[in-house]
Amino acid sequence: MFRSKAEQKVRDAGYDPARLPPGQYLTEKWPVLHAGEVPHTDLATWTFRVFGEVEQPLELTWDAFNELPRSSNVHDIHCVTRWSRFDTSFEGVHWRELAALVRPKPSARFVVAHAEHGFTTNVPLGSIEAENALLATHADGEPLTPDHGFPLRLVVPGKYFWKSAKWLRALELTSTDQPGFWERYGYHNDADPWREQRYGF
Ligand SMILES: Nc1nc2c(c(=O)[nH]1)N[C@H]1C(S)=C(S)[C@@H](COP(=O)(O)O)O[C@H]1N2
Ligand SMILES: [Mo]
Repeated sequence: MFRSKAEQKVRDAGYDPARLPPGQYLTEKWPVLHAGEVPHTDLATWTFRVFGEVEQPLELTWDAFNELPRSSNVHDIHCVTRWSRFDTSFEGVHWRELAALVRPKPSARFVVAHAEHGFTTNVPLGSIEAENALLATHADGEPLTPDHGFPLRLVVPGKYFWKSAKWLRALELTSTDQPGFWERYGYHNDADPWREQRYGF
């Protein structure tokens, strides 16, 4: 049976090739990808906000954020530029801990993730409610490096990795879907790697 080079590489690395979405290749490094500069973050003045369609908007300092209960999970990450990295472990805070504080209104159906320098990305609320979503402070057992989103990044399961905003500063709950930074440049709104939803609607 014909096997693509990409699939063979996954097999050689000891993984099930069924884990590789179409058009992707496995990398064992962790590439760094983003638009613009890596922000400099001062934890003393950093805040994280939840606002929009919620009963009780919230703003937390870094210390307060770190008092929330913690969770961890493991992800295969898939960049739209075609690299995939398996078994990346993340640790941080699950959305449910924030939802208990802000109480989303019934009208809340979508989320706009707001990051440093005005980067945004949009997902359905269900994507961050998912059991294996996370607001991550750590990856592979260490605090996030500046390149990978220090001090906080979103990790959205089941979507190309551009939906996982680095340098996350706020989550805005919305009643209608608002395209984010890459989505306005023509990236696919839904971004499912298994359906190769890279560009266009
Ligand atoms: N704030 C911000 N987050 C971002 C991006 C960005 O440009 N700005 N790029 C996205 C893209 S396209 C990818 S593939 C991942 C890359 O994450 P990594 O650099 O940790 O691999 O971050 C995503 N999150
Ligand atoms: Mo990406």
